[in-house]
Amino acid sequence: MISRREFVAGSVISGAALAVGAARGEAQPAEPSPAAQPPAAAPEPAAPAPIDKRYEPVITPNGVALPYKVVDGVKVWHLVAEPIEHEFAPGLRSPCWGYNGRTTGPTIEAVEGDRVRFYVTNKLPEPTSVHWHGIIVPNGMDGVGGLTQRYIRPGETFKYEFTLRYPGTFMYHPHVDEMTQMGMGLMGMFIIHPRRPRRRVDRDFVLLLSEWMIHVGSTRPDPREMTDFNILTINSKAFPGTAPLVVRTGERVRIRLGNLSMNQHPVHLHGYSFQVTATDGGTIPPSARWPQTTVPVPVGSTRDIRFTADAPGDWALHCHKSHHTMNAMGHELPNLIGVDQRAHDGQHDLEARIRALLPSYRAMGRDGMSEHAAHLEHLRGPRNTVPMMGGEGPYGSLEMGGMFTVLKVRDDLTGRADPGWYVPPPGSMAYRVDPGG
Ligand SMILES: [Cu+2]
Repeated sequence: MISRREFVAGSVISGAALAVGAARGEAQPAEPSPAAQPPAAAPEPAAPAPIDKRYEPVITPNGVALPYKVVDGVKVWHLVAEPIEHEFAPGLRSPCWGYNGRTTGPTIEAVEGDRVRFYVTNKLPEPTSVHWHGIIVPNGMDGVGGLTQRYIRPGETFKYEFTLRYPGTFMYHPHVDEMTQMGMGLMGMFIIHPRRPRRRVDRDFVLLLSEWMIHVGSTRPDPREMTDFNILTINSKAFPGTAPLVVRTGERVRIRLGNLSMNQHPVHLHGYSFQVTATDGGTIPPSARWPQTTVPVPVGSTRDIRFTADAPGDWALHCHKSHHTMNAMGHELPNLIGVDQRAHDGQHDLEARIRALLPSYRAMGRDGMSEHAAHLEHLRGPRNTVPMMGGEGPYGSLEMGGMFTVLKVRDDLTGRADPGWYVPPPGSMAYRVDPGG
């Protein structure tokens, strides 16, 4: 028996798969054919994607799932590595590299025990490969250019095929010129559901953390940067470009965090104590789990956290390195905290004297950085950039950027769209008082 919801979901998936193929005008990818191999295999017939009832699909905020089809019992995907245009947040667009038209690449989702096949087409200007990060694969499928396979040269398509032996949260990314290719946006998440889940969740989110250097006034990410990144992203979006995580009160929630950047990110969730239940190395036994409110997500790893969303509200979810919740921050300036550039004796008005030489000069920073968020209308930044901190909330600027998003938990959700701002019950919000009163 098939429910209407499942029928609709299946139709959408297969429709999307067909639409992608049609839009690109692509023939079925052929077997890559090194000289020693026979000619390319015959194209495989298109088949509608099956409805897999064994798992609740994950949600990739600001992202999409990669549609697949089943050919002779094998789940088949097609990844295309290619130059793309990407918007990090309103005001900041860049030429990047991505998979199937986007960064973060589409999320791949399968089930433990599945036989999977990937056709990978290289439309980049340089060779590439795909490494299936954390997934146990035969050595020749590991995707390390030069070590386990020939490079996928521009214009070529390679086939990867293996059986998914263990469930978990994994990632995929190139293993050729990684600094350039990951620095330009080539990465994605790969979720393997257990064949027999022990505890189901109601909402299962996927967040991939990454970092970029986009020099102020320029557009293209600079992949040569090693430590000093200025755009910090969740699924390649910087706040206020990040979509909220929408949950109904009482739902069981898992958030799967991946990190393909060059820094560790301590991800902090307000309002809840959660358990860290898995890494990309496997499930953590219940006896070894820690209750946490901040989970460090090390470079090149994943962490699953789980909790029951029993407290309604707008709960911040963000990296706790405070410079990772800023956008396009320059810091080659002297420390200006407490430096008063105004005149007090009518003679030594430093701000006015500098402005005589540099008419656009404006003294900032004496009292902190808040004015960057508060006076945006007066501060015209360079073209193609986002404010260092911002995001308008119901009570003013959030003064946040980068790796920041909001978990929105509501009693009365009708759909899964952004429900707007939380209205706390009367008497449950901090307010101004007269200390003398
Ligand atoms: Cu961080």
